[in-house]
Order: sequence, then C-alpha cells, then structure tokens
Amino acid sequence: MQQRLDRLVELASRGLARRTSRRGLLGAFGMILTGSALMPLLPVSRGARAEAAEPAAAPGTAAKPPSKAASDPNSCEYWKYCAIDGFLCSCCGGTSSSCPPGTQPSPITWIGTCHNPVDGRDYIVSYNDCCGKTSCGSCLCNRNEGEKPMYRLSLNNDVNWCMANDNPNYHCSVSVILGVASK
Ligand code: ABN
Repeated sequence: MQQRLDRLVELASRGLARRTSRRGLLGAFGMILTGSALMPLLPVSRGARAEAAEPAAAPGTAAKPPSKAASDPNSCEYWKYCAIDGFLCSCCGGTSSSCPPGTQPSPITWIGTCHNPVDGRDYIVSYNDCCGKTSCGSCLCNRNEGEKPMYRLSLNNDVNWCMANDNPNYHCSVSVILGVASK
C-alpha cells in the first residue's frame, strides 16, 4: 500500500514537472509579489478618513461661524473694535457707541474698516475718544487691523484724540458706524 502511494505521488510530481517550467513558476511568483506591492496605490476612496479629521463646510457657507465674542460689545473681539486702541466705553458706564455720563466725545477721530461676520459686509467705523475724566482703566483693547503709520493721523489709533477738547483728559473709546464700505 505504502509503495503504491509513493508511486502515485511520484507520477503526479513528474507529470507536474513536465507540464511546468522553473521559469514559469518564477514568473508567477514575481507577478504575485508585484501585485501585492501595487495594491496600496489603487485609487480607493479616502474621503471618510479626511472628513473625520476635518468636517467639511457646506458649499457656499462660511468655514467658521462668528464666535460669541465677535458679537459681545464688552469683548475686545467684538467685530466693530477691529482698529480700536483704548479702554472700551461699554465697560466704563457707556456703550460701544456712546460716551459715559460726564464725558464728551472727541470731535476729531481715527477711522477703521471692520468686517461684520453676521451680515458679511464691511463697515467704516469712527473711533472717538471720550474726554473730560481720568482714564477708565477697564477693558483695555488694542487692535490694529488696517492701521496706517503715524503720518496718516486719522488712520492711526495711538493718539489721544481728546487733545482738541476743553478738558483733554482721556477716559475711554467708542466705535461709531459711519456707513457701509463699498467694494
Ligand atoms: N485713542 C486712544 C488713546 C488715548 C490716549 C493715548 C493713546 C491712545
């Protein structure tokens, strides 16, 4: 029985050896190796992985919604304060656009252009100092978007605009919208 089985395996091996060549076997082996190396290069969809890392914005919408601070007049991040330098009058008994009682707005000002993230428009903003009392000392805010050098005074915020007032003491700063900026 054992001898018959040996003979059967021997005949099968010889038959296989006759039908295949060593070169053919190496070729097939090489094809398997090359195929598995090229597998990762196939154009598979990787969208799911990309979305998990960074959620995509819907087409036509802003990538980031306006932050809470951008709509808070007591925050330095408030959108209208983009070029302000001073104590926020909204923290000193006034509002973002009106002086506290006992102070007077400066008749001369500096000007900025700020982007309102809520309606997507740009506004021309006048920054007036409120004068007649000593420094408020609360909510100091210094942002300089679009600021120009000192020789363009009305476009620079580092000036005490109370200099033209009867009482030149600086107290705080307000921001007053003058109009929509045209493109
Ligand atoms: N315009 C605000 C300000 C006041 C005094 C000194 C510097 C800046």
